[in-house]
Amino acid sequence: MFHLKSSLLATLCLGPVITLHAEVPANYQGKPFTDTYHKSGPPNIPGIVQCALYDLGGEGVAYHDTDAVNNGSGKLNLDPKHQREHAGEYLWHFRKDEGMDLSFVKDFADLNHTNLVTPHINQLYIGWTADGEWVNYTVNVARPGSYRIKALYSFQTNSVTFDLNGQPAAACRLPVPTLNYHQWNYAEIGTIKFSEAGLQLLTFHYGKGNNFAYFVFEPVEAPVAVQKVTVPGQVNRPGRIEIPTDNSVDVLKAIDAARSTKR
Ligand SMILES: [Ca+2]
Repeated sequence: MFHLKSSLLATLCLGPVITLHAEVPANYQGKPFTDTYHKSGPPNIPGIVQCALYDLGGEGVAYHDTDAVNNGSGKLNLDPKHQREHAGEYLWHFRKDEGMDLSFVKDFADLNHTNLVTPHINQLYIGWTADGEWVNYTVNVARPGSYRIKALYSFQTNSVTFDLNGQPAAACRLPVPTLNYHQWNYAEIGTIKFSEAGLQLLTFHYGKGNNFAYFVFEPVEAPVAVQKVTVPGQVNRPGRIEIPTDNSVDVLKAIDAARSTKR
């Protein structure tokens, strides 16, 4: 029995594959967004990147915007008509002193008509877009690989691109037009490859003609990593036993399976 346990421990310790880790470029001065209500750090990939939660650092560092006014949070939403009760002051004036242009999904502007895909009320988004603008997101890549990019966006069928750590990484296309800036759609827009795990800098380049709410990064292929355990010695079913990544079979069940006379 002691021999069995020792062998198992040795096998498990050797199991994990070492993955290379990328890093945010050393000269990047931006930082992941955080405030009173957002304490979870940079978004994970796979996962969702919320457009309004771009990095801290300001104009020329975390983003480039054509004017210093936040045309939503710091201008339009000063109008009492736009201070919707369903949102509240935090969302009305979200990051109001930054040049990026932000607002939120409103009952009377975005949800009083049919959308191709209906956004959630109060969803924050980048608006007042202009050619040549870009914005940075520090992201945490949990699993390297190729990912589909899906976007919640509105209006025109424009091209957009993403850089990864300062290098071009994805050319995307908003596939279906909507009627205007306040009619929304959710669709796949392209793919991107993250070769390494860890914190990395994702730069979104966009132009005039859309609002952008969030991006979803979904693995193109399901993970193939399967742990295997070798159970040596006096067993009824010698050989390798796979441990599925969903943990539906744990190590103890694998040992029982090796001992079992059933097949
Ligand atoms: Ca602006």
